[in-house]
Amino acid sequence: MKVVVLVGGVGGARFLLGVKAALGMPAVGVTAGPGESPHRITALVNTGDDVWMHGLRICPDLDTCMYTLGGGIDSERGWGRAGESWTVKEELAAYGADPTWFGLGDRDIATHLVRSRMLRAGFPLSEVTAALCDRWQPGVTLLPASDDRVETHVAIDDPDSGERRAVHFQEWWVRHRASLPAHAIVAVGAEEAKPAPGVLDAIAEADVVLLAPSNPVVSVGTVLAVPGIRAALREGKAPVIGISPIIDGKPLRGMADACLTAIGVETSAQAVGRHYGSRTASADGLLDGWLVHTGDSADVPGVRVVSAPMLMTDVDATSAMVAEAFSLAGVSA
Ligand code: GDP
Ligand code: FO1
Ligand code: CA
Repeated sequence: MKVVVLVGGVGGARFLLGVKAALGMPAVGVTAGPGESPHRITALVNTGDDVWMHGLRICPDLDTCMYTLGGGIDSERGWGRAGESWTVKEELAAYGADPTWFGLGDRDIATHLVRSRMLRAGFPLSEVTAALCDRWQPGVTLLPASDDRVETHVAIDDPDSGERRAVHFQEWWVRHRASLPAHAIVAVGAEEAKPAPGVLDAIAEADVVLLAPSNPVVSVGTVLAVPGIRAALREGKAPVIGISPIIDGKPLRGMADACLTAIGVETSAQAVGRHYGSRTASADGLLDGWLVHTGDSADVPGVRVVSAPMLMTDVDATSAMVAEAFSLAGVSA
């Protein structure tokens, strides 16, 4: 079976562990040789978080997926490498080299050095990602939604001067913990961006498409902002099933509620389902099915809604969520 999953970082990566397990693959790494799985998973990964810092190109969601599926993630933080040290970060701070609020670990910096060198040599992000994945063997094809630069910027009122200005998503999210009201969240460059090589083919060939329980605005939303992807999902043969990242009216972690508020969407499983919309009953909606947590209910016109346990407490729990999504899609591994 061919499965396509739209993801961001921490939530998306955890979900992908369950997709692999539901298809009988090892959650982390790959089984090479005769035991290799006949199934194929392609993740369309958000690149809106990506940022140049200290001369290095950092791709948080691609790296979180790569490290999580390859066995290198610090699962406590949810980002960056296990067994990390912070010597370079300390030295940068000693120079007062801004930004000092973004934590770059020594091991993580090696990833950014290899990526930045390849990007400067002219390799597109999709080829850089494939090269990095050669080492990590995530067992999933990680595709950036686009090789073109798409960056999420947030319009805030400057906490000191009070004047309206745009900051990179990372500054809003990490430095300010999304505590400053976001007057607008914009995927800068999205209009001019093209889907990365392989993205539209993966969608066309998919047996099922899953919207991971990722941030609907700055993760899945930014992937959908790349022209051509939404239309390909609507016109493709594969059923599109979404999993709600909102349980009992709040996000499990992170500040998706701040993002939803910024775009005028209520923080509820129903509102997010309606935000994604029905593929058959609306002009630009995506969903055929919508999974919400046991105890939540959602009425999404034109979309089959099923409630089941939606907590990714471990790989087995996540795998059960994926099995629910497959059965709602009418597919089986
Ligand atoms: P980020 O890019 O690192 O912020 O990660 P994602 O966007 O991929 O995922 C973040 C989202 O995952 C948050 O909005 C959470 O609500 C959601 N999330 C985290 N854990 C769970 C879980 O156990 N179940 C569900 N349904 N959603 C979760
Ligand atoms: N998130 C933080 O909250 N604090 C950090 O210092 C931080 C550093 C960092 C470095 C590399 C990387 O790939 C991700 C990093 N993140 C950090 C996570 C990053 O901000 C993510 O984009 C968000 O967590 C949302 O996806
Ligand atoms: Ca992210």
